[in-house]
Amino acid sequence: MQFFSGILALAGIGSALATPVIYDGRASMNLTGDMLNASEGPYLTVVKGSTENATYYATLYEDKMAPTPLWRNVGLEQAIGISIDNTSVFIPGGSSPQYGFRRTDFIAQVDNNHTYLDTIMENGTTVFHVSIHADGRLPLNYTHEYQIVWIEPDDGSHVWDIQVGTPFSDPTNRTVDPTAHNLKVRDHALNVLFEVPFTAEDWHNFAVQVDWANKTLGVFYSANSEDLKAVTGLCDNDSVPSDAAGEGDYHFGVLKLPLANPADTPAEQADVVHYGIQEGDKEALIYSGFFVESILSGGVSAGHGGVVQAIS
Ligand SMILES: *[C@@H]1O[C@H](CO)[C@@H](O)[C@H](O)[C@H]1NC(C)=O
Ligand SMILES: *[C@@H]1O[C@H](CO)[C@@H](O)[C@H](O)[C@H]1NC(C)=O
Ligand SMILES: *[C@@H]1O[C@H](CO)[C@@H](O)[C@H](O)[C@H]1NC(C)=O
Ligand SMILES: *[C@@H]1O[C@H](CO)[C@@H](O)[C@H](O)[C@H]1NC(C)=O
Ligand SMILES: *[C@@H]1O[C@H](CO)[C@@H](O)[C@H](O)[C@H]1NC(C)=O
Ligand SMILES: *[C@@H]1O[C@H](CO)[C@@H](O)[C@H](O)[C@H]1NC(C)=O
Ligand SMILES: *[C@@H]1O[C@H](CO)[C@@H](O)[C@H](O)[C@H]1NC(C)=O
Ligand SMILES: *[C@@H]1O[C@H](CO)[C@@H](O)[C@H](O)[C@H]1NC(C)=O
Ligand SMILES: *[C@@H]1O[C@H](CO)[C@@H](O)[C@H](O)[C@H]1NC(C)=O
Ligand SMILES: CC(=O)N[C@H]1CO[C@H](CO)[C@@H](O)[C@@H]1O
Repeated sequence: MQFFSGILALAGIGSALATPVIYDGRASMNLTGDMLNASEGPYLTVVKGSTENATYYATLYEDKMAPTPLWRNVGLEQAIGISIDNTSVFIPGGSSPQYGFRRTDFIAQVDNNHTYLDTIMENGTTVFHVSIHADGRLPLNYTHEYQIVWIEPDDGSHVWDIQVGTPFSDPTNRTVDPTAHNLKVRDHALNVLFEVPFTAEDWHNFAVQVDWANKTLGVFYSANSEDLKAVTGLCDNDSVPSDAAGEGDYHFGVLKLPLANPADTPAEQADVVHYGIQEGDKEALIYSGFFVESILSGGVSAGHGGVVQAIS
């Protein structure tokens, strides 16, 4: 219930959004570190290094940094920083440590209430909003690949994701990819649908429209306070598994892939989850505007109370 009073509280911000919000992960000003530690409030904060609490990896910015201006939530929403360092080795329940990755990711589907949330968030046509800002003090290393926002069904694939950096390659390739500094929205088959330079001083606002039954995607984007605009047409995403097998958790955070280590066996070099080179540096990204809406009442929230048509 706490979760839903949070939703209603933020939905009360109201006029800034014109369509029904079905999950609100915008961090309210009274979201506390203790709530993050306990996975109370809007996020499940369990995908992180096993030795530290969530507050070690997350910064609640309070009034020290404004969230994206798109939703006029200044004073109501706080930006949230997510970091990784060498302790960020996730150990899945009953499974071996993910030494290949360094990761901290927060998940919308809190308290293992996946089935319930999937039924409302991943049904009909829903729109996944997120705004991303660089952390100038803790930059990423573009020799590596990062996955930073995604929906993950049980098979470990991504219905869509946002990726930045140089794609992991086996054998390793230490060349920084020419498009490494672009934020890329990719479909389930890893085709890039849209990309934009990850400029350091801007809020990058994304909205990804998913038609769950027809398996299509559409992407909206804007910088800072500009209204969201469609930046793709309707894109097929047919390789997603059908029905519940194609539904999954909505993640945001920093998942840093390794470089394949030439000193490892070929099998180990291909095992991106468990092997590879990581420097262990502390790095971070800053998020706001994380929520999901339905297009049932028509359209997609574009900012400042405005609505644009869904992509068709
Ligand atoms: C956060 O503040 C809002 C009012 O701004 C309130 O309705 C809500 O219950 C508060 N949430 C918590 C967890 O204290
Ligand atoms: C969260 O966990 C850390 C580490 O155990 C602890 O120091 C801190 O007091 C907890 N709560 C907050 C608000 O940081
Ligand atoms: C995290 O914080 C909780 C209390 O908030 C504490 O019980 C627990 O021991 C801490 N865990 C770690 C890994 O620091
Ligand atoms: C980083 O973590 C790995 C895995 O736990 C460990 O083997 C390595 O020694 C650590 N590196 C540093 C610099 O602490
Ligand atoms: C999931 O959340 C809904 C809404 O709060 C609640 O009715 C339902 O009982 C929850 N289910 C579980 C398994 O916790
Ligand atoms: C979608 O929502 C409808 C109405 O609430 C429900 O009957 C149906 O089972 C849901 N479908 C999925 C795939 O969750
Ligand atoms: C970035 O990663 C590359 C490849 O592992 C490494 O050589 C380089 O030292 C790293 N840069 C920083 C600043 O850690
Ligand atoms: C290494 O990556 C660069 C940039 O993506 C690419 O142009 C080049 O062909 C790659 N080299 C190898 C050997 O794969
Ligand atoms: C989605 O598929 C249904 C049939 O399953 C069809 O009636 C509907 O027109 C399709 N919608 C779009 C936007 O393609
Ligand atoms: C943009 C696009 O069409 N992406 C892919 C969606 O899934 C199908 C089926 O796997 C691919 O063929 C498309 O390339």
